[in-house]
Amino acid sequence: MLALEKIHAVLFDLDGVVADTAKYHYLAWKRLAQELGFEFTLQDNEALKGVSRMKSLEILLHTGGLETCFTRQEKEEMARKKNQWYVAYIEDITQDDLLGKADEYLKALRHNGFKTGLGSASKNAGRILERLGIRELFDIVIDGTLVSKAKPDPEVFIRGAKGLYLSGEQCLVIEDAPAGICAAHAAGMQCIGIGSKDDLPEAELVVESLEYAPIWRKGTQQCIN
Ligand code: B16
Ligand code: MG
Repeated sequence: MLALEKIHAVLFDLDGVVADTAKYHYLAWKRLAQELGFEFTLQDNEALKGVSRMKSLEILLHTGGLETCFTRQEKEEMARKKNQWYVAYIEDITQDDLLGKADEYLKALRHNGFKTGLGSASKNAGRILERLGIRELFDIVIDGTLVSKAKPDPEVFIRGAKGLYLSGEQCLVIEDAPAGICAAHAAGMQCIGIGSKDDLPEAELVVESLEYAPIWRKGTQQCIN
């Protein structure tokens, strides 16, 4: 159950909440796995959601039984290659890649007096927001270039709240990954999960997409959508 009265700001995860970029991460990781000689399935990919680039690579190598086969330098080269492919894929993203009418939801929250922030692990978040044409709908953007500790560490959300001069309990997070929900809770924030209750049992509320996320009168529990 969400306690909405104290909320002044909503902090959004990017990949899987605002933008459908997960499929491009998957294509790039799958391509790397193919080069390394193993299959990487969509189901394997679930474990990478919300996880940093280098941690994702470790998980991928573990999936292929190759976790002890490469030096640090070789791993950095693999991550660089994957990112190059990913950046090429997202070159072409448009507003069609927005999830759940995210732009409308952001506008509705702002119209009702809430601040909005982005809290993403991605170092490509700025580029993606520009492509989607929604950068100006966020009061603050904290991404992978600004944090040193990846989710489930709460750093990204704590920095978002601080940047808005708010406490943890005044912020609500919207996330699609268990690591992100953990990060939100560790920051003292409530969390709406995007996905299914089975996959995200820790979230205070789970909805299928932002289209079903609540908009409420500030300072109350009263939903207006
Ligand atoms: P990059 P989020 C995360 O974004 C993705 O979910 C995750 O799959 C990715 O590895 C991570 O960003 C880093 O992204 O390689 O672009 O720096 O869900 O926190 O918005
Ligand atoms: Mg995500």
